[in-house]
Amino acid sequence: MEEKIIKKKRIFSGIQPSGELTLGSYMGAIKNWVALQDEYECLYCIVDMHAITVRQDPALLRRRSVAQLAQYIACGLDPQKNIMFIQSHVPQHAELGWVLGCYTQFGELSRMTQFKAKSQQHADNITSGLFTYPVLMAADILLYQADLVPVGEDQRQHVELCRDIAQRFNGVYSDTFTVPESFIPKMGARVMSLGNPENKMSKSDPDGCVFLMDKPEDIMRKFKRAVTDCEMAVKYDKVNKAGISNLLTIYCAATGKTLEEAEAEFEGQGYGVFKPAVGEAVVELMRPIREESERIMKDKAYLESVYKEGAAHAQYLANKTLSKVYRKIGFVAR
Ligand code: AQP
Repeated sequence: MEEKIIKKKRIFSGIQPSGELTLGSYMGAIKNWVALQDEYECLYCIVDMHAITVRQDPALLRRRSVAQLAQYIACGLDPQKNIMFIQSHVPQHAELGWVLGCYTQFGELSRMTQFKAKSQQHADNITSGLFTYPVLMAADILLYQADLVPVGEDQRQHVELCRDIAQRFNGVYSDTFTVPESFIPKMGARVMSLGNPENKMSKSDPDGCVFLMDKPEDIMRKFKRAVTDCEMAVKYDKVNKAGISNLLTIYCAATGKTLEEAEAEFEGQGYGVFKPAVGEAVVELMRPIREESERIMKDKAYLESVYKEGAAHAQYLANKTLSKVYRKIGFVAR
C-alpha cells in the first residue's frame, strides 16, 4: 500500500523585544504557541526589527532579545521542535518587506488602528517604519508560507491585511503565498490593563501590566490594587464591570476554569477575597516560568546555539519563498 506522508501545517508568530513579556502576551499568544507546537511546524520569532519602529535603548534591546528567547523556552517552547530565531538574523524579512510594500496601498496602512494609537503615543517620532510595520509583519508570515498565525485580538487587523496582500500578489502572479488565518484564543485574547480596564494590557504601561518576570509580591500588589467598581458581585459583564470581567478572564485563563465555574466559586464573596485569589493563580502560573528563565539565562552559549540554529533553518525556508517571488516579479537571478 502506498504510504502517505502528511505534511504538518505551518505556524509563524513573533513578539517584539520592546519591553518585558507580559501576562497579555502570554495569554494572548505564547500559551497557544505551546499548545500548538506538537501539531504544527512552528517558527517563533523575536521581532527586533519591529521593535525599532519606536526608539529603543540599544543595550537594553540586545539584552531583552536574548532574555525573550530564554522566556519562550521557559514557557514551554521546545527548541528541538520549533524554529526559534531573531528576526534581524534573517535578512529575507526586510527584502520581502520591501517587495510587499510595493503591493500595499497607502490608504490600507492609514486605516490600521495600531498605527493610529502608536502615532499618538509617540507623537514626536512618527516614522515611516511605524507606518509600514504591517507590511513587514506580512513579510514575516508570508516568507514561511504559514497557515496559521496565533496572536491576540489586537493583531487581527494586521493578519487581515496580510491576507489581502497575499491574495493580491497571488492574483497578479499566480499562487505564490499561502493565505494565512489568524488563531485567536477564546479566553485571554484581550487582557486589559489592571489600572485602566478600558485599555489593553501593554508593556509600555507598567502600572496596569503584569510582567512574566515579576516577583510574587509585585504580582500580588498589582492585583490587590486592580481597578474594579463599587458593587460587590463577581459577575462577568464587560460593559458595566470591565475591571471584574478582566480579572475573571485572567483567572479562568490561568486556572482553566470556565466563567460560570469562577462566578460560582466567588458567589457571595467580596472583591477583597476575589482579587488576591486571581493574584495567587497568576503567581502560581508564572512561578515556574520565572525560575526556569533565570536558570536558562545563565547559559549564554546554549541560547546562542538556539538562535543561531534557528536563523540558519529559517533562512533556508525564507530563501525558497524569496527566490520564487523575485523570479515572478522579474528580478534577474543572482
Ligand atoms: N493585552 C493583551 N491581551 C492579549 N494578547 C496580547 N498581546 C499583546 N498584548 C496582549 C499579544 O501578544 C503578542 C505580542 O505582541 P507584541 O509585543 O509584538 O506587540 P504589542 O501587541 O504591540 O504589545 P504591547 O504590549 O501592546 O506593546 P506596546 O506597549 O509597545 O504597544 C501579539 O500576538 C499580541 O496580539
